[in-house]
Amino acid sequence: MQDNRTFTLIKPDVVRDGHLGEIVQSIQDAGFKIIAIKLTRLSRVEAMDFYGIHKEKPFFEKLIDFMISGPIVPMILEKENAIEDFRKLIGSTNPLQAEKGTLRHQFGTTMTKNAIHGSDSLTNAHIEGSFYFSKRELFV
Ligand code: 3AN
Repeated sequence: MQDNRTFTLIKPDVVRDGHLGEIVQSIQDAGFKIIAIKLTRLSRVEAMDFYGIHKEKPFFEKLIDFMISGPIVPMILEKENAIEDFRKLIGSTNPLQAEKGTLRHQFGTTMTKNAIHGSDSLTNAHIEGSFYFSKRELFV
């Protein structure tokens, strides 16, 4: 993953509630270029693999049930300072603590149903991006 890229995942609550277009527009308005995008759905095994780092956490089961409850939209985005700027755009993990104007404040409801994910490091952006996309699905 180049250092001007990040990975994001729009979660099932957003897609179900019909807010996908609004979120994609906000991301583009904030200056991010979409390099890869798809509508997909995780199996339980895939979700447990993707969130493997959280498998000992008390919220793991709930997180998995939610993440497989409907289609999701993973994306790879490009912008200078992408990781940090995107984390600012989405706001705190808990939507109730997320700053006004952030995507989680606007579209998230709980810690689990927090609308959207953004990678917290370049290493994780690479791991997460590679989970969903092959090289030929990236458009620069
Ligand atoms: P973030 O996505 O803000 O980096 P992580 O990586 O710590 O947060 O957690 C991954 C996902 O696990 C979060 N997006 C959220 O949906 C869920 N999660 C994290 N902490 C909690 C919690 N205390 N209770 C319920 N779900 C949680």
